[in-house]
Amino acid sequence: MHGQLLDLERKTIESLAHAVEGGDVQVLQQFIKQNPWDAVQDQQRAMRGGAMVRELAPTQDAALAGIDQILRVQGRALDEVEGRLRTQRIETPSWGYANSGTRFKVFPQPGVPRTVEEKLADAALVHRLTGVAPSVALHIPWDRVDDWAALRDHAAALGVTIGSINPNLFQDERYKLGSLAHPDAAVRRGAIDHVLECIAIARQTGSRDISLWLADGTNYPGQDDLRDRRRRLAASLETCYAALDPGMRLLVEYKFYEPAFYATDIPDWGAALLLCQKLGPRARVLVDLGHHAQGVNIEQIVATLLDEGRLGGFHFNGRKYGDDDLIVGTTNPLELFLIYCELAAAEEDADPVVAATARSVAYMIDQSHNVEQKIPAMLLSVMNCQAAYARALLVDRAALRRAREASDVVGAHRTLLAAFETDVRPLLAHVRAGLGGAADPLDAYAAGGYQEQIERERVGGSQMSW
Ligand SMILES: [Mn+2]
Repeated sequence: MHGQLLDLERKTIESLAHAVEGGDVQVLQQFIKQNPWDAVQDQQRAMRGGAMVRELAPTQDAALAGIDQILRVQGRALDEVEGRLRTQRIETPSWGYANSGTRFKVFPQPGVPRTVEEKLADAALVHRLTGVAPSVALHIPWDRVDDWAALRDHAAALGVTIGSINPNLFQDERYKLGSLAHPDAAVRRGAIDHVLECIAIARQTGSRDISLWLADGTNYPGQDDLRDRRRRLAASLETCYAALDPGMRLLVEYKFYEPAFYATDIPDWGAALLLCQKLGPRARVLVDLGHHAQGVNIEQIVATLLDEGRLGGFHFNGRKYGDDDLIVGTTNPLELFLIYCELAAAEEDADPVVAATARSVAYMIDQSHNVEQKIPAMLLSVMNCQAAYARALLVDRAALRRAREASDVVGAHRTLLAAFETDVRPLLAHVRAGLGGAADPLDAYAAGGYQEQIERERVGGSQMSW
């Protein structure tokens, strides 16, 4: 079957079935339906690799041997690091495949999905090429469908699952002065009902996490009572939390400003943590990398939340100034590395609560691709997360401990940075290939023809946007 697909252009299903020993036309029809021709072909090309991989190929073995040697010196094995890289997970957001923009303009792009099913198809390709992005976050109502069980099955047929469910509490007219913290009880009730609807959806899609971001806040001093808002918000969240199934979690995201410019109701990790502590153990804090003031030490926030057993997840993205929602790890690769260092260390912590917290973190991307192509942007985001985790896994923690114990300030810093400076591309090419993905997902995407295919096929209808 593999060979047939590799060499044939477009043939009839009957002739293909006859060419395969024991070939069954119906089974094959089903297979073809679930695996578009071009996608199968691009995966074949992916396995062969593109320009960058060809360039790396002669040095690939030597580079891997180099990393193996670095680990041997530490008394560790390459297998351990590869094993952890294979279990890495990054969830991509449905909205990242759709048209989106700044406050000023949305630039539509050819080939952008018109349905949630087409978003899932794009996400499935990102997973096939990277090997570590098997779930897709949905946003309600942007992704609402009539039959959630059917969507769940459709995702499974594409090789992905439905991930976190994100309620929308900021785009309705009634939310002008807030949602769960609104002064009017009727508006609060409507917002609560929407979260309850999302919990019901999560039940049908098999999702674990309800991921909550509130735009609630005020623009002017005196506009509303700050403590009243806080109490109303806590009461609303208690109703939402009580409706969760036992296996579900409520992820509470914070953001220091925008769209509220005077006081945001959940402005920082401390406010989010206090709310979570009031709600119960399955309420966890979600850290969006773009939701902090300039210069804030996010890895320290991550360390604190891990230590308290309350880190629920991430919204990864890149930023230079504000909530820029750019490709993760582009302007801030060192920050991403330092965050992953905290997580990699916590996964092995002697405290079982800390270790379990680190292992249950939901790693999600929350981006808006405005001028760049959507799928390459998502691929690079996932690849940058893979690189950050790989580097974090190479840190010589024993040497780091020795340097700290010897009060060697510069030595400790250099030990940490040595991992950041290691070229992990050959290691990741090897890991991805082992997962059935592409050595270089971006090269494979460019060579695979998928972009041309969606631009050709996705005409008519209306493109999805937010
Ligand atoms: Mn976010």
